[in-house]
Amino acid sequence: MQITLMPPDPVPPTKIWHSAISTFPYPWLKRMRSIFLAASGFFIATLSACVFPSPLSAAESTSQRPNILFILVDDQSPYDLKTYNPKSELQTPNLDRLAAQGMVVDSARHMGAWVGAVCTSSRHMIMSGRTLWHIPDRGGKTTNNPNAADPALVPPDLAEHTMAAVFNRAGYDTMRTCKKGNSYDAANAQFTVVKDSTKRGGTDPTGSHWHAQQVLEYLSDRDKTEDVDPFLIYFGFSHPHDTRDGKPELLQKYGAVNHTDPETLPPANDRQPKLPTGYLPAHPFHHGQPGLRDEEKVSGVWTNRDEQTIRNETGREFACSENIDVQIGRVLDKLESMGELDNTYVVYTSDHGMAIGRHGLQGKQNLYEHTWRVPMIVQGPGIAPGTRAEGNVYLLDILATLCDLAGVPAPPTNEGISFKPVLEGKSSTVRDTMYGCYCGGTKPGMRTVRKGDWKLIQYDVLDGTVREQQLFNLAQNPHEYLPQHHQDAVVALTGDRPGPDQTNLADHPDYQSQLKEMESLLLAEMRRLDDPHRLWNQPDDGLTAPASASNGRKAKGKNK
Ligand SMILES: [Ca+2]
Ligand SMILES: [Ca+2]
Repeated sequence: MQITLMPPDPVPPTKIWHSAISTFPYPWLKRMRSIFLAASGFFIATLSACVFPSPLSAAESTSQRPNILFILVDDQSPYDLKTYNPKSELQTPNLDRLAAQGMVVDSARHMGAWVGAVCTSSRHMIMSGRTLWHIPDRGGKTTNNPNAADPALVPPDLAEHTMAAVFNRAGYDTMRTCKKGNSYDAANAQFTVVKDSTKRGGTDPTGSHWHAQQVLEYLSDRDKTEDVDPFLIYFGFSHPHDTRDGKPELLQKYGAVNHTDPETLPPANDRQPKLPTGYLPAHPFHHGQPGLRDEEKVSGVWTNRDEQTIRNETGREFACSENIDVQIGRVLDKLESMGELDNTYVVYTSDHGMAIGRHGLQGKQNLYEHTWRVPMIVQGPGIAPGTRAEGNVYLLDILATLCDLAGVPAPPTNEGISFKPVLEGKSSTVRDTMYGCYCGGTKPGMRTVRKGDWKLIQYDVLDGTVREQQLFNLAQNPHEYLPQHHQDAVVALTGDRPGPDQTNLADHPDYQSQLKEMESLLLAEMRRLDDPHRLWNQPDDGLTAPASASNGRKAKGKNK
């Protein structure tokens, strides 16, 4: 015979005391109230734990639900950070500490973009937990993602299942600060407190300091009102996205200037960071998007790829990134002083990586590791300090992961996989195969697939005039060196002479079976993910090439 205990009163006893005492207007009574509540809460929780072993612990665990500080920077390659690239000259003591106290995920990637503003699709995936071809475009446009008009693939009510909406319903307080533009507006509007503004200046009020200030003020307000609800803070920055106007003292540290004259080169300076690993003076073939803003119009770089320009721009990127690190430090200190840090998951990542001279490219519209990968550092309860994992996670897994960490059900629209088991050291990856797409220029664009050590990138752009394959063994050739990296003139600039096998292996007779295998994997991923395009060496699967307003050829001047 089974004996069922009646569940306890649904109104926790502490709540009754809370409403009775909160009517007292005097500050000292408020303070007494907190002490009393804490003491009575403990007493009641302890008592109930004895009488009703499991059901009552819900009230107790509610007060201990973890906070979330989600930090998102705009345009940063993982290779800028020492934790991913020990040769990097960028100093980020706060991120180093975060990495030392938490886990660094090595294979974290964004799934791609169907528009030059890679931020837009990346941020839609982050907020919704959905894959690239299952998300809406900004402002209801359906030309960039042709699937956006199909309610079976892109749910019309998706915004109600995005990050802040989900956590609001779970009883979290939600707040965000970030840049405006190239984002998921309907999802951003779900946060209870929104402090958005694009801040890319070189002073505190016009730069990253402003974003931190919004978070600090929000935390102070919570302190004042003794708000005990758990919080989800989306702490976004507008930098190091260009224009990379650093603070004067940090520019000086990295030997850089805010260069504005397209007719001259910025001055050389020994303090500037060295040329990045994988630097080329030019990409070996056209990237497929004539007039692309990031490759041609970024102030300070334009179409220049010479050493002075790239080292100066890297110095500017580092000045902006170090300032971000300083601002993160201020917020972490505040959380510590409030006693909240130990119960907060801190997630640090970027919406995508960045080239700045690597492979002769400047922007984010490519699928090399420096740009397809993102930094991913997570600290919080249950994550062992100083750990690393492969992960194989996408940014679109973040929503499922945060839900899992907070004990909140993921929304029904979620397609991401929680990587909590990775963070807890229970598994090293959440999937084997990773797919990436860049399709914001001429169609069908670029695709990549990675499994184990092998990675294939295919380019089918400019009306079929550029059709290229690159096959890399990333264990042997992690920087994806091409034949051009072996040229003496390039080696003289970088000081890096690649080994004989460190090259594109697509045409190498010994690796044709790997090439075929990766081609099959890519096609399978494109089918699985409802990619509406096919490349020259793939069956058309009965698909007609999606119509596109400009086929990506229109020169775009704006791309925030
Ligand atoms: Ca971005
Ligand atoms: Ca609250």
